[in-house]
Amino acid sequence: MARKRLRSALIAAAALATLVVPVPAQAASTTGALMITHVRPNAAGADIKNNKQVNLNGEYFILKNVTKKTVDLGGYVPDITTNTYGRALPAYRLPAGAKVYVHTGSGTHHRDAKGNHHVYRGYGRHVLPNDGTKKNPDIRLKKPGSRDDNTATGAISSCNWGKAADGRTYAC
Ligand SMILES: [Ca+2]
Ligand SMILES: [Ca+2]
Repeated sequence: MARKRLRSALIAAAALATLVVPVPAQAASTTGALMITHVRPNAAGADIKNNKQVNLNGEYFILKNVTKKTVDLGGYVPDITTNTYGRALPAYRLPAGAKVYVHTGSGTHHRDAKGNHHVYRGYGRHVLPNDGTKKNPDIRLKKPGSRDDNTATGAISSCNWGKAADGRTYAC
């Protein structure tokens, strides 16, 4: 009898566990189809070598398609709130639920062996600030057609970070 009660209690607890999903205090969020989930503002290793900007693709942020449909990244504006490196994202069809690493430098957009996607913004310099700024957030993702004007107009998702350690990825 006691064993049966215990079993019932365990089943009830398991059922409850599937209902109660812990949410971090500052969970990433979005009001649109794409969400900024992580950011690596400070590429691993030196940013500049012999006066040349290097390791540009070690700097990136990660977006997730939170919908059940393919979403074209083309035109979405990553507005860094302290600068004007807000070039619109390139056209790329991101499948439902998939994640894409948005790299600062150049490369061929692709899907890797783990199923993550990679797109390249084509900058010749690092654009995400390594140092924490007073601005909060540090980056906003805005709907296509929005301006890179450092305001919240058109924003659907954002991320804030402090001083970014070398090669560290931060959850938004
Ligand atoms: Ca900006
Ligand atoms: Ca940087």
